Order: sequence, then structure tokens, then C-alpha cells
Amino acid sequence: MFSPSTRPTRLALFCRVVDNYGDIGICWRLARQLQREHGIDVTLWVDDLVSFRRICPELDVLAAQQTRAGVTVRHWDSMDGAFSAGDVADIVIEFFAVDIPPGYIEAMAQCEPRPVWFNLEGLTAEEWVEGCHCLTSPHPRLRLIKHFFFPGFTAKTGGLLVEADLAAQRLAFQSDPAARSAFLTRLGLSASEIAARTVSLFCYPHAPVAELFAAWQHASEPVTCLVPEGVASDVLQSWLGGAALAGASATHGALTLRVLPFVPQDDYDRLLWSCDLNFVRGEDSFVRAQWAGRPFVWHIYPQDEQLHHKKLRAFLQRYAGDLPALAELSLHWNGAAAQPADWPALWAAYSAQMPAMRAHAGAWQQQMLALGDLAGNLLRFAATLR
Ligand code: TRH
Repeated sequence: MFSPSTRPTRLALFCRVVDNYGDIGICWRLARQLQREHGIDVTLWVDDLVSFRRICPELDVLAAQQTRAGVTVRHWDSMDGAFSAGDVADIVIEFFAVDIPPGYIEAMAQCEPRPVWFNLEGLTAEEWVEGCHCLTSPHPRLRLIKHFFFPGFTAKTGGLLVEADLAAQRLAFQSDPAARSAFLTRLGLSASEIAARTVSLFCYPHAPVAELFAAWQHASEPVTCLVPEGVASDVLQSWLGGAALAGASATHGALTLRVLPFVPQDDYDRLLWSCDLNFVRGEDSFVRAQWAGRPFVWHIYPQDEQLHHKKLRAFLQRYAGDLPALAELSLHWNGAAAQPADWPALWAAYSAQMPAMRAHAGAWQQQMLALGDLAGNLLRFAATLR
């Protein structure tokens, strides 16, 4: 796209890992898609390989540079270093406004033509992103211009990350009960756990997990709740009566809890496809739950001054207008509701609305797919800038 067929387009994606594995989920997915679907020569710069390894187990945490899934992974261990114009990619993406090494920026200014430079922002359903998507920010000193690129839920944003073959893969999996059974069995579930209503639970530590578990314990139908190791560990420990390590499980009334190993990203998709309901968080798992086509509840990453509550409401307004039980439970799950929570009642209402949520999930997917996918939208926009 950028060079006459002699070499593939080179792209550098800079990612700082916050909170153990924050943001790497999105960057790893984007990097792989750019390489696989567009033949881009991607270098992913990551500061914390140990956290990265949780979602990409084959990673060598001691290697300064390695190739994984066709992507060059470089350990970004310093802001120092001298770079030449030849080191600079055709497209440079700083994820979530990270500061990239000053030497790299100086080298960018030496390039002819200069690279296309993006700040890829976080996902929000708020309206203001439409006014900021693709805005420019000239460098104060160098002849460089940065563009803001916003994922989003409307045609005036960059859309959502989604691979070209995702829907086909998901549909094949979801229409094959034996594949689901085999997958869940591999994760350690028994036949009766697989037969019950299955829920995956991925959230931040402040979620009211104990209250939800208590509601499920007394629910009319059995629930199997699958929790990745390291999530809600304190609450799990008291329900399990021991360490919340992968493989541990316990049943209390109608609720069976099972701790799962943290699985690679592609298996996490299969987990979402397998479950009747998914509790997800942050950005990447939140988007994957939408592509799973199943009911979900989002735990949004907390921000100062409760800014995240505004973002949550903006999303619920777009997504859950006709699904009041989803909106209600989501607000309580995120501590954003005005009234005290009655968890058994919230769960009963949510559960009754799940068939409608499932139907809505399909319609929503069609709406989101019509926006084009984020990686493709980004490359198309980049091509207009050279
Ligand atoms: O890691 P997160 O908490 O990410 C967040 C968001 O990006 C947020 O905006 C940011 O500010 C914050 O980090 C610091 O949640 P998220 O985005 O869902 O990423 C988790 C990734 O982990 C996702 O790619 C799915 C993956 N995953 C696995 O691969 N295997 C697993 O077993 C599980 C539970 C998750």
C-alpha cells in the first residue's frame, strides 16, 4: 500500500502494559490481524513481556526480539536509544497516547516521506469521539503530524476490531455441541457442569462478586461459573475454602464455581462462545463478548471522578435501550446505580430477559460489521495521508 510492491508496509505499534495485562490484549490482537490479513510487517513494542505471556504463552520473556504469529515482538525496555530513518516504520502507532522514545520521533522527522503517525485511542460510546476521530496534532518542533484514531460504535469512528473470519469460526463452533463439550472438558469441566447454565466471569477486583454468587446459590436453575485464575481471588478463596488455583471447584446450592487457567487469546474467544453469559471487562474482552453473540455484562475500567460511569451509561444507552434488566444489572455491577442492589431480583429479571439479549446481540453485530473493521479502516485512512 505504501511502497511499490518491493517490500511490505512496515508498521510499529507501541504498547505499555498497565495493570498486568491491560492494553496488550488489544495491541496483540491488532498486530496479528494487520500481519495476517493485510500482509503488514508489524513490530510490536511491549514494555512488560511477563504480563504479555499470560495471553501468549509461547512468548520468550527474556528475548529482546522474537517473532510470534508473524509479528516481530520487541522488548521496549528503555526510552533511550538512537534510531536512524531506516529504523522507522511507514506507519507508527502509539497506543493510548503512550510516549514513544524521543530518538525514534527524531528519526521519524528524518524520513522522506514521513511516516503516518497515529495515536490509537481507547473505546468509548460517548458522542464527542465523533468530533475528535481523525483530528490532527502537529508536532511543536518537528515536521510531523499525528492523527487521533478512535475505535467506536458509529460510522464517524474507526469501528471495532474484528477479524475477517471471526464470524465463520464462531458460527462453526457454536453450531457444534461436541466441539463445545470437548473444549470445556479440556478446561476441566465435568458433564454436569457443562450441562448447567454456564457463565464466564472476568472483572476487576471491586465488582460485587460475593453478592452475585449468593444470588446464584439460591437460584432456581444450576449455574456453572468459570473464573480465570487471578480474578476475584479473595471472594473465590472463601467460597472454595482454599486457594483459588486453576482446577479448584466447589458447589454451594445451585452454584458451582470453577477456577480456570488463564488461556491464550484464541481460547478465550472459545470460552465466550461456549458460555450462556459472559462477564467481561476493560476493552478487548468487552468487544469479544459482543462478537460472541451471547448476553454479557461489562465491568468498565475505573477512572478518576467516576468518569467511567459516564462511559458506561453512554454504552448502555446505545446498546441496552430495549433491555432494561441488562442496564439495571450493569449499573449495579459497576457501582453506578442510585438505589441499593437487590441481587436476587436483579438476577431474576436479567435471566428472564436473556433470550431477548441473545436476539439483540445478533442485530447489534450486523450494525457493527457495517462500520467496517478497525484495522481495515485504519489502513484505509493511513493510505490517504501519504
Ligand atoms: O486487561 P484489561 O483489564 O484491559 C484494560 C482495558 O484495555 C482498559 O481500557 C485499560 O485502560 C486497562 O486495561 C488498563 O481487560 P481487556 O481489555 O479485556 O483485556 C484482557 C485480555 O486478556 C483480552 O485480550 C482477553 C485476554 N484474556 C485471555 O487471553 N485469556 C484469558 O483467560 C482471559 C481471562 C483474558
